[in-house]
Amino acid sequence: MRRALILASAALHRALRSTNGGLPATAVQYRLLQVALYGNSTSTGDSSSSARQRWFSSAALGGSAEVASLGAAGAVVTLAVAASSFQEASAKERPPQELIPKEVVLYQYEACPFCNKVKAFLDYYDIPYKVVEVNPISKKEIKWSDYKKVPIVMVDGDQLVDSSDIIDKLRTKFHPTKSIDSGSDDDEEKKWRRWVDNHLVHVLSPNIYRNTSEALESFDYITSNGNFSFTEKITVKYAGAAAMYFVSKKLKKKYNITDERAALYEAAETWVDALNGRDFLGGSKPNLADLAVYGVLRPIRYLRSGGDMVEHTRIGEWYTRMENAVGESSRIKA
Ligand SMILES: N[C@@H](CCC(=O)N[C@@H](CS)C(=O)NCC(=O)O)C(=O)O
Repeated sequence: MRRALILASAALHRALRSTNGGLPATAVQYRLLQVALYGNSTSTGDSSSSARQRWFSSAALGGSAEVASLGAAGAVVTLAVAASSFQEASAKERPPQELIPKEVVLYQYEACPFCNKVKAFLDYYDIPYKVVEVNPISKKEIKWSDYKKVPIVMVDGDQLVDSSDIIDKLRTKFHPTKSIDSGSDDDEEKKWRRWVDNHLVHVLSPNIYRNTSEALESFDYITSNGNFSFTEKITVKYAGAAAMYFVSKKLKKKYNITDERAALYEAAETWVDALNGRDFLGGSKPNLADLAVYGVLRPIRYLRSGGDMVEHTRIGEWYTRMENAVGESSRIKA
């Protein structure tokens, strides 16, 4: 308990004190902030219906009236989505059985956008996978690896790292003949995958930590779904939210964002323009760029920023098509 308190207060203190632009300087602070979602320097979600349910129930239990009402509203949306999924069959593209590995294990933080990109891929290709939730403070679950970030994927004992690399390697393995609809071409897919890593993820943190109440909402989700001890949960929730509120201001500067919501809406509109009237960037089926955009947006979709994004831009229809196409999570329940 003492350690968690010391960690949290040190992080908070430093975040409040440091005024230079850039990211938090110390390992502890960095780690605490990385707890999380989108606060890392390289860039910054399982929205299977079951994950969404967990999210909503934790939000509903989260304490604040606003968060509780978000939970209730979310539950209604979940039911609506579940009903529409029922009517519209998912378009998963399961590879032939002989290409599916015996064991896929994903080491992740539940709310990490890069991990969620990988999960969107595994879910869409219907590859069963186990999840090991890494404690972002101790990282003891990945002590065995030289690579100190998540996601890490073990495929029949082979380690794969870096979300885009993992997806490339898995697709080659699972789907040697390209499974994407002919409506998209390779360059377009690559360009938009890069856009996700280099632009879209950077717009997310300033939005989800935009003000203290949104920062708390985000950390409620992070701590409810992540691997934390009881005391870490409490300290990380409040200290993390406070610290990220300040850090997100620095991230805004770093990425030249003046109005975070405007930047989020602009990114959503840019994506819809890229679709150019198609159901998906991949044409009639999602390609890897669709899965990447969907993956990083999943953890924020039912936060206030995600709700605003859907309300104020044209991205909602595509997002719902993606939910239907990706369908249920292929995660193996422990
Ligand atoms: N380029 C990597 C970035 C991965 C990344 O930065 N992951 C963050 C979590 S969102 C992380 O593990 N940061 C280090 C930490 O938590 O200490 C990828 O695409 O997988």
